[in-house]
Amino acid sequence: MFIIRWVLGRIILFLNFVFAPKKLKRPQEEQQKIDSATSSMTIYEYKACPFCVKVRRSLRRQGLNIVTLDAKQEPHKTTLLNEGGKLQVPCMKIEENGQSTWMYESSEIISFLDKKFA
Ligand SMILES: N[C@@H](CCC(=O)N[C@@H](CS)C(=O)NCC(=O)O)C(=O)O
Repeated sequence: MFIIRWVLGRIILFLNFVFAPKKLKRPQEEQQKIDSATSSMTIYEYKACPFCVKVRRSLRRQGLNIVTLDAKQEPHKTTLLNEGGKLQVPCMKIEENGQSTWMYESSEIISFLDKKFA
C-alpha cells in the first residue's frame, strides 16, 4: 500500500512538473502589495498529496507567493495537529490581529484566495 501510494505520488509530481501552469506575472509594485498581504498566510502540505498539488497549481496561476511547510516534518506536524485541530493537508493558516484561523479543504482555500486576489 505504501509503495503504491509512493509511486502514485511520484507520478502526480512528475505530471505537475511537466504540465506546470503558467505563473501570473504582475507589475512589481502590485506584486509587492500582494506579497505583503499573503505574508500572514502559511500553507501546511505534503509534497505529493494531490489536494496540495491542486492548491500549489492555483497559487502559481494566481501568482501568489505563500510559504508552504511540509506537515510530515516536525515541528510543523505537531503545530498543525495542536493548533489547527487535525492532521489533514492542505491547511492554510491565516494570521490577523494576533489571531490565527486554520482553513482546511483545498477547494475552500482556492476559492478564498480567488475571491481575495482575483
Ligand atoms: N477534502 C480534503 C481532502 C484532503 C486529504 O484527504 N488529505 C490527505 C492527504 S492527500 C490527508 O491529509 N490525510 C491525513 C494524513 O495523511 O494524515 C481536501 O480537498 O483538502
